[in-house]
Amino acid sequence: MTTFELTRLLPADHFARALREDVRLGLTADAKWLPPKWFYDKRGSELFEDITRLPEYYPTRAERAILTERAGAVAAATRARTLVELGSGSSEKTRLLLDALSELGTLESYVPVDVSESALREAGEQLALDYPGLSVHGVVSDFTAELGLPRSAPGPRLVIFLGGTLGNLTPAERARFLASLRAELAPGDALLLGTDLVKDPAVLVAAYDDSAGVTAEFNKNVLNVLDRELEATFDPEAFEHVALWDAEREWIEMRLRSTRDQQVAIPGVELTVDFAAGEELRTEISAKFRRERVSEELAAAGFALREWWTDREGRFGLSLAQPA
Ligand code: SAH
Ligand code: AVI
Repeated sequence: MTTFELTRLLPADHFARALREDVRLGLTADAKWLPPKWFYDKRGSELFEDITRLPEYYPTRAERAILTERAGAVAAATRARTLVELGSGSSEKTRLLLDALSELGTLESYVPVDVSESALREAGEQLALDYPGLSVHGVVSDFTAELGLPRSAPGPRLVIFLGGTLGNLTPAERARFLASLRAELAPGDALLLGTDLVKDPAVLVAAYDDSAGVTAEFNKNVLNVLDRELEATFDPEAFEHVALWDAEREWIEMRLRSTRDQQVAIPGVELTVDFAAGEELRTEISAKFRRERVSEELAAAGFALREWWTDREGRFGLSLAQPA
């Protein structure tokens, strides 16, 4: 039997309220910023998928290479009955784990959690067709607000957080996120975490400033979201895409730089925002890790690192951790 169901975990007005709050806070700050979760409307989710196929954007290929090699070991170590994925997007790489767990015969349900309802629906409906017998239960949620782990789902549960999305949270947000995830897990459950690794800055910057301009379009998409949701008057053409490497904090920062002095109306929050020529709005951080940082952050949240795998070129890390 094929089943796909979708649950919206947060109150109906949650996202509209949260967007307004973030815009009020971030666009009235001295150094303007917005959280990266607002990239991912339908268009943003499609643009991210385009990014994963760019020659410069190596993380998806590197993580897929690790999963291809290690999915069997993950399945054997966890014997998961429930697979929960945070920030699941297209769930493409997840198929490697679904295959390994199905082969082992333990898997009963897959719970993809994402802010992007369009991505969840598209991926979930196809997976339910491709994996007969698997219950696929999509959850629309914001994992920084409510994780979305199904409390009644049969254990052992394997929670996966792939793609390096942990790096899109600030260090304080990561600590909070990992601690709340740990609090939801029981002995025998596990976390599989993908983290992009520190490497040559030229390689990193190229991955976030591709020659075809897809990442620039993805970055500017957040302005389209504000125009649509808050009736704002951003002209994406009046901003340029910036990607830079912060060597001290070891993260990539994406920004939008105003090409001229301009005033933008945002009626949805009753704001008018001034941008000076050259002024930058930070739209994303993408932290890059070393093994020690990953194991320290996991330990601080109450996890023990059981396995650490990288691709052959050492570009990306995959950690298997369990409640300590
Ligand atoms: N895991 C996939 C997708 C990564 S893109 C991969 O490895 O390719 C990041 C995904 O996380 C997107 O699908 C986006 O919609 C989702 N996302 C970003 N912030 C989120 C949040 N705060 N809560 C839930 N999902 C989020
Ligand atoms: C989803 N996340 C891990 C991506 C990243 O690499 O930080 C988002 C992204 N931003 C620009 N390109 C891709």
